[in-house]
Formats: sequence, structure tokens, C-alpha cells
Amino acid sequence: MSEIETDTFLADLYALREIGRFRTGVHRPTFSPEDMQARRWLMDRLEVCGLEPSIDGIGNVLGRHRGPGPHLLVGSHIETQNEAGWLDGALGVVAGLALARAGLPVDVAAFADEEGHFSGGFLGSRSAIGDLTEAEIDAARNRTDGTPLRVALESSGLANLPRMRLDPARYRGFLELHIEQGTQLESAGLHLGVVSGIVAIWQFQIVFEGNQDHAGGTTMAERRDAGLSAVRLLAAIDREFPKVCGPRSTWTTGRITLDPGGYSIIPGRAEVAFQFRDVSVPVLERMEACLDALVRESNRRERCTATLIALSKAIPAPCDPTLMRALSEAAEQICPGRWQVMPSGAGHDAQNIARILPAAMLFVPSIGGISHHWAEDTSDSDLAYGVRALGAAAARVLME
Ligand code: HGY
Ligand code: MN
Ligand code: MN
Repeated sequence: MSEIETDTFLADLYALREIGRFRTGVHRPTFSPEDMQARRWLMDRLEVCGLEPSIDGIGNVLGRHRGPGPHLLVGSHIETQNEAGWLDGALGVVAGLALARAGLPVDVAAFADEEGHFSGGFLGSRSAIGDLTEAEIDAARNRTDGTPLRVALESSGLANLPRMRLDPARYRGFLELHIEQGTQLESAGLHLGVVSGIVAIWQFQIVFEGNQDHAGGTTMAERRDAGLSAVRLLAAIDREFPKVCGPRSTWTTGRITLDPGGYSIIPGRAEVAFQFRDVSVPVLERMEACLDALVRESNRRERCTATLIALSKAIPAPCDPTLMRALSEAAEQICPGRWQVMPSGAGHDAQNIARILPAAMLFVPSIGGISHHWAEDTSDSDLAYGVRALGAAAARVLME
């Protein structure tokens, strides 16, 4: 293995940042023209790094090492949230290019739609482990514009391509370098985080049906206001969840849509995009039971009906101890004393790959903890620490 070329690694990251650039971040939703341009850019770079590039029927890009094993799989995702950051996902894929360029026997993967632009999310890594059915693809819709996934695959030229399946026998494990997307490393003055476990995201739609009516002629006593029912249920969740959640649980309402959405019209329908997260399944189950009870109570109390629809329930993933040890030794070698072991509050492809392979993650700090926002950023020096530590850990795992 030769030295990791950090200058070339940073140049690749900055080049990818220009595809779909939005202010200081990037807007590259899954299967958008910008996303497909980024996938083609990646396939070119994989070729230049000596890997055999391919793209599959769900948009996964894979660069296969041409030499004998043992191999490691390294990667992440390259699509982004809307108007979001340039490093979320891209860092882990471009780091894979740097490890391949240094001569390490790695395959490099960019798994499609980790960001969940289509129902359920994590389409690519779920497909790669055999956990995505044709029926799910038939049913999936774009969360922003409603485009059916089948239509998006067709217009991206992917519809008739086979979907790849990872062969666990080919790899010693999977490593993903990622930004922390929180403030822990920065506030502790650290450069690297060895991830101990990855949260599961349980995602729901809550639909409220009331009566669209006149905002003046309809008295407060007789109206069926779907918007008010929605905010009252969300307030109840915020009151009750702290009694059942875990120390690092989170819950988020990402969107409330009121129809028809006019000043002078009582909303007859409200839709809430809701999710909660934790690393423990019993905690997730307690939170879901609490949510179920609150929806039932809303239907007893309110004049509107609330319907809870479970969209996806991911599986939390502990990281592999052997890979964590290699990452810890590498972190100590690259920046002695300036790293820690920590959980991931974000979901990642690694939690799916962990279901068929040993998997682990390495974090670099996010400036101000900002992510899923175009202002997301990390210093070049921390990015360089990350890729060098990832390379050192990969070498340890492969040379064992
Ligand atoms: O939401 C997440 O945790 C991931 O960034 N998609
Ligand atoms: Mn990510
Ligand atoms: Mn993300």
C-alpha cells in the first residue's frame, strides 16, 4: 500500500461538490439529472483508480477491485437531501477512491437513495443485501413530487439493468467514513469518532381527516379542523415521549401539509411526516406503543379522524468489534488522543450492510454540527485525518 494521496482525495471531493452545486452545498436528489451526472463522474473515477465500474438496476454504483482477495468494501452514498451538504455520503465514497488509488484491495460502492427520496429510503443498500422486493419498487413514490420509482428508473436509463447482490464471501467487512452530523467531536476538540452503533429510523405518516369549510361562517364549536387535531397530537407526543424514550432518542416532524392550504379555509385534511430514532429496539417499541395510544386517544377526543401509517422500521446496528478495534488503533496512530468512540444519531447504509457483513464507521467533525443543510462543512485537515485513518484501518484489516 502506498501513502494516501490526500491532495487528490480533496480535489475529488471538491470536483464532486460542483455537480448540482447549491450555494456552498449541493442539491442532488436521487435520480435527478445532477445525481445521474454524479454517478457517471464516479464511474469514470473508479476506472481511473483501476477498478471495474458498474451501475445496477436501482442505481448502485460499484467499483470492483480486479486483483485477488481478501477484499474490503468501502463506500456510502452520493445523492443528497434537497439543498443540502456536500459531504454527507460523498465523503465515504470519495475516501474509497483514495484507498483504491493507494493500492488497497477494496471495492468501492455508492448505494442509491440512502437519503430516502423514495418511500422508505436506503433503496440501494437494502437491494444489495437482498432486502428490496419488486413490489416495494412498484409502490415507491418520490416524497417531493410523487414520481413513481419505476418512472424515475426508466427515465434514468436504469430500468432494465439487473440489481447487484453483494457476495459476503468476497469481503472481510464494510467501512464507511462519514461526517458526524452533530456537535460532539467539535465541542470536545476531537478529530475522529469510532462509531459503536447506528440508530434505527422508524418512519410514519399520520393523516387527519376533518371538514373543509368557511373560516368565518363555521363556528369554533361546529368545525372539524384537521390542522388543529394534528398540532394537538404532536403536542401530546412531545409531552408523553420523554416518559418512554431513551437517553439519545430523537423524534422529528419533518413536514405538516394542510389541505387545501388557504387563509380563509378550515383545512379538511392534514398530513404529518413523522419519525423517531434510537439504538435500542425495546425503546423503539415503547415509543411506537406510546404513539399508537396517543392516536387512539386523539380519535376519542377529536372530531377529526387520525390514521397512523408505518412507512419503514429500520434495524439498529452495533458496529463490528474487530473493525472498531482497527479503526481505534488507526485513529490513535493518525491523531493520538484526539478521537473517541461514539454512537451515530444518523442512519447509514452501514446498518444494512451490517446484516450480511461485519461493518463499522468512522466520523469526522461537522463544523457547528450542521448537516442536511447547504452550510454543512468540515475542515480539510479533518477530512484528511479521516481518510488517512480509514486507510490505516483498512490496511490493518486486510493484512491480518
Ligand atoms: O436521516 C439520516 O439519518 C440519514 O442522513 N439519511
Ligand atoms: Mn449520509
Ligand atoms: Mn443524510
